[in-house]
Amino acid sequence: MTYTKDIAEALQRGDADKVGELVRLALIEELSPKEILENGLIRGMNIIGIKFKNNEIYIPEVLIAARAMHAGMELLRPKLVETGVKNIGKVVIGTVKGDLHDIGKNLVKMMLEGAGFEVIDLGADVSVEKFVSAVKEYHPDILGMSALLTTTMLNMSEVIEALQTADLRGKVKVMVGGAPITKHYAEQIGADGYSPDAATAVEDARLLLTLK
Ligand code: B1M
Repeated sequence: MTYTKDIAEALQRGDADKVGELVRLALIEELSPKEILENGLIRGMNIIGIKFKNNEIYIPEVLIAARAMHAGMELLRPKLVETGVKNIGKVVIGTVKGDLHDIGKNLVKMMLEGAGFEVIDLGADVSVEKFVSAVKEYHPDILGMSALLTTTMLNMSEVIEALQTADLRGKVKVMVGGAPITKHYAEQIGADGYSPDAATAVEDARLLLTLK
């Protein structure tokens, strides 16, 4: 049986129980955790990302697939730590201060995790200070900010200025997104990247890693 292919397919169907069962069996059959991750879970999630971007599937399907991904990751994570498989990069993410919208941010987080990034999620309504201290504490490659309100999107530039003041701006790439954000706005506030959707966010995050 081709476990990894079946895992990728079960993940795309959003069948969390099946993903869990197949990951367990694959581990018993001594497939490497790296292979299960890359050729099973991440491959499945990449396909979900492409379909979402092409409007072939919608938010509910992505969320269900992400839940299946988590079911597999729960079993795989301890083995990955044991075998020393590294994440491809580290992202700290949050929705800016005053903003409680977190559905888009959660989607971006899930897609990044699906692509092999370690993601530290600060949640919603995140203060400037909290973003800055998270960069100090976790040393991420990328800081991701989401905003859904025209009033709160202004807080993104405050975070970037605070990173500059703390002498951290050169140490982390900043990417932004959310319905009212545009490429022009991202450039204006000095962000390194803007992504219109969660699948593009993964592509852009990969690109930002190469620019570090
Ligand atoms: Co609010 N809300 N809301 N709301 N809400 C909007 C955003 C609004 C457009 C509705 C409207 O008036 N038509 C409007 C904003 C107007 C504006 O500022 N221009 C609005 C308003 C006004 C408000 C309140 C002020 C309403 C009130 O109380 N009077 C209030 C504010 C609360 C607050 O935040 N302080 C409020 C509250 C809420 C709820 C709590 C009820 C709920 C949020 C629940 C939650 O998130 N847990 C809610 C919701 C659900 C919406 C709508 C209906 C849907 C937002 C959403 O989740 N979209 C929204 C109207 C709409 O969009 N139709 C609306 C789906 C999500 C997947 O898309 O977040 O854009 P999105 O994320 C995308 C991309 O933008 C991108 O990828 C995602 C996936 O493709 N992306 C990134 C997002 N973050 C990214 C980060 C990246 C990269 C890409 O890099 C880091």
